[in-house]
Amino acid sequence: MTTRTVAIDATPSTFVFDPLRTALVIIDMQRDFIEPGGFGESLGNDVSLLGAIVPAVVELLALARLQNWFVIHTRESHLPDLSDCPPAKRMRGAPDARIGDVGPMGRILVRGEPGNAIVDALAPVAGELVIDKPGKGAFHATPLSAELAARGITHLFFAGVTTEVCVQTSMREANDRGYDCLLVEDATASYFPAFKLATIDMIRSQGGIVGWTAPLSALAKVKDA
Ligand code: TIU
Repeated sequence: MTTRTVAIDATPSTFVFDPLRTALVIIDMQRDFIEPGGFGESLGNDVSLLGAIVPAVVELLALARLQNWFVIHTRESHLPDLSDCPPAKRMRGAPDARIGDVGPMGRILVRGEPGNAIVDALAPVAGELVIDKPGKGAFHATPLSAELAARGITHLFFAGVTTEVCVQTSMREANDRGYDCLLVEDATASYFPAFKLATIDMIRSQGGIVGWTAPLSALAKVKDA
C-alpha cells in the first residue's frame, strides 16, 4: 500500500494521517433522532438542534468521498423482535413512546422502519459500509472492528449525533482499540449544547486523552505533511 501522509490543524496538536488508512464514521444521522416523531423526540428532546448540522455533515461526506477516505455510516437500531434490546434500555425513563412502539415514522428505533433510515441528504452510496448497532457504541455487538482491520484502517474521523452519547461512546471505544480519532466539531450535535461543548473539551484534554478535534474548515484544507 502506498503512503501519502497528510496533516490538518487540530486541537491539541496537528493530526497526521494516511488517507488510505483513514475512515469517516458518521454516527446515527437517522430520522429517528433528527426528525419529529422519532426516538429523540419521544425522549422529550428538541430535535431541531440536530437537523442544523445536516449541511455540515453533507459537506464533510463530500470531502471524504473526494479524498477517498473509507466511509462508514452507523444506525442505532434493533431487530423487529427486540431480542437485541436489553429490557433495561427499553424500560428506562418515561418516554412518550418506547423502542418498538409504533410512531408516525413506524416502529421506534426498529431496523427497516422509515424512521430508522439515514436522512436522505446523507444516504450511503455503493462501497460505503452501513453498521447497524444495538448499543450506543459502534463497536459493541457489531462487525466494525473486523471491517476496519480488514482494510488496515488506523485513523478515524467522527461526526454525527449525539455528541455525548453515541459519538463519544464510539470514539472512546475506538480510542481503546488503538485508533487515532478526530471529532469534527461542527459536524456533531447534541440535544444539549452544553454537553456538546463539554464533550469536545474532555476529548482533547490531557494532551488528547480520547483524541483530537477540529472544525470542518480545517479538514477542507488537507495538506501534505
Ligand atoms: N445516537 C445516539 O446518540 N443515541 C441516543 O439515544 N442519543 C441521545 O442523546 N439520546
